[in-house]
Amino acid sequence: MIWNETKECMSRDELTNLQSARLVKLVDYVYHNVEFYRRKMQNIGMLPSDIKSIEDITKLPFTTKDDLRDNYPFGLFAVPNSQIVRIHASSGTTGKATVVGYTRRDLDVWNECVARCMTMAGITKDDVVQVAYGYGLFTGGLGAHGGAEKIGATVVPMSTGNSKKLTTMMVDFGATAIACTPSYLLYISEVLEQEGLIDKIKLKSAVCGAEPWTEKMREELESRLHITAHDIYGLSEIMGPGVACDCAFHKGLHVCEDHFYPEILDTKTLTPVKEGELGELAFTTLTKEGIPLIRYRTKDLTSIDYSKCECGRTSARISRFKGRVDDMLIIRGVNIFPSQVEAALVEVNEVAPHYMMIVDRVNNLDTLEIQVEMNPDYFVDEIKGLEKLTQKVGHVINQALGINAKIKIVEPMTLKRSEGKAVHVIDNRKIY
Ligand code: DLL
Repeated sequence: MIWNETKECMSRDELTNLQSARLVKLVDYVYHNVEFYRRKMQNIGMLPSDIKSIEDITKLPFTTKDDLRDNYPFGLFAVPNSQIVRIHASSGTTGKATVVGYTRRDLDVWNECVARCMTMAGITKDDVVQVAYGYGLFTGGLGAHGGAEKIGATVVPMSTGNSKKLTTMMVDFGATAIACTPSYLLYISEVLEQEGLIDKIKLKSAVCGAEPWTEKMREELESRLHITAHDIYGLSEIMGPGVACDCAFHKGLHVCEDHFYPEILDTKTLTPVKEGELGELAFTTLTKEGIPLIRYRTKDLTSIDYSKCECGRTSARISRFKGRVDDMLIIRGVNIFPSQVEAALVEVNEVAPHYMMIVDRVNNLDTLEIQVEMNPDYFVDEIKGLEKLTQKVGHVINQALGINAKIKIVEPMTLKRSEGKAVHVIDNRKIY
């Protein structure tokens, strides 16, 4: 069956009614099938019948990553394992993995959501889609794969690990779309340039996500590869990729709101903020069977816009992510997100947007060094030229972050490339 692109959008009222009906059903479902939620509700003297519409959602308790870890591996599953047809897990950098299980219906919904996102990125059954997210416990590979197949596109399951093979096949198979992290796509564009293949590719669209990236980076990727690049968002606890994606107008990411109910919360009070204000995103899975989650705190920072998009879609849009609450660095008392560095570096033609931030503490004072790669197209032939460039980068960084950083310009292609989620920060302060 081929994904029906012309499916009509619901009005906001219809959507709200659907969300209300689904929430009422969900609360009853988790109360009777997940001991963790039954206890949580009992602890606050709440019964499923107290939830009558989506407006009542704020009465419900939050769920956090620690709750998943504490109930490792299957404690939050709402169905017996005989009904689970797939497991994914996210390892994170610390602690136990968070494990998620999908029923067959969950996989169908997931495929549908990714198909919607890819449709927003202009992908159709006539496209050849290279999936270059990692396959395995990470949701990126199999998630993008399922959505592209649902559309009826020809899927090339590349995974990560061999960029030269990927670029060769991109040309040989006439790939027209790619799904991978934005940092990996930047690397792929370098490999294509080095191999002299850039004029031989047929790529027209990219669906990039799994890590924060900036509008400037989108423009950079679009102009280097002559494509349109789209921002796809998701997280394994909720589903994987396909929770939201931006359309051709790039004015925020449309949330698959009929399946995932978004709330934006004040980071201190955890009460909902006003439309357009920045806060922490929380999701309630309205239709999941395997591991339904209520008010799951994503730690991702964004804002929401409920107005109708120019593309005609009525679903709410979340703004491009600034970063995660836990990605924010506090350096000499100033709040800094790595994405601010990326945005600043894209402005300087002489350097590439590959960077590493090294944070340290010397004599009780935080220090920040930013290593930045020279753009291979620029040639600085004397010490003075390098000094000038270092000053220029230092100035843009200072303007963007509001603090001084030590800038170290390094040779092209010397900073480690990533094929999955890029690592941009080494914070040595944590080891003290
Ligand atoms: O990264 C799922 C995914 C795969 C999304 C492929 C998009 C594409 P996790 O490994 O559980 O799942 O990591 C989820 O990654 O909470 C965000 O902090 C971050 N993230 C995901 N997509 C975006 C994005 C996958 N488009 C965590 N922009 C999330 C910014 C993103 N951050």
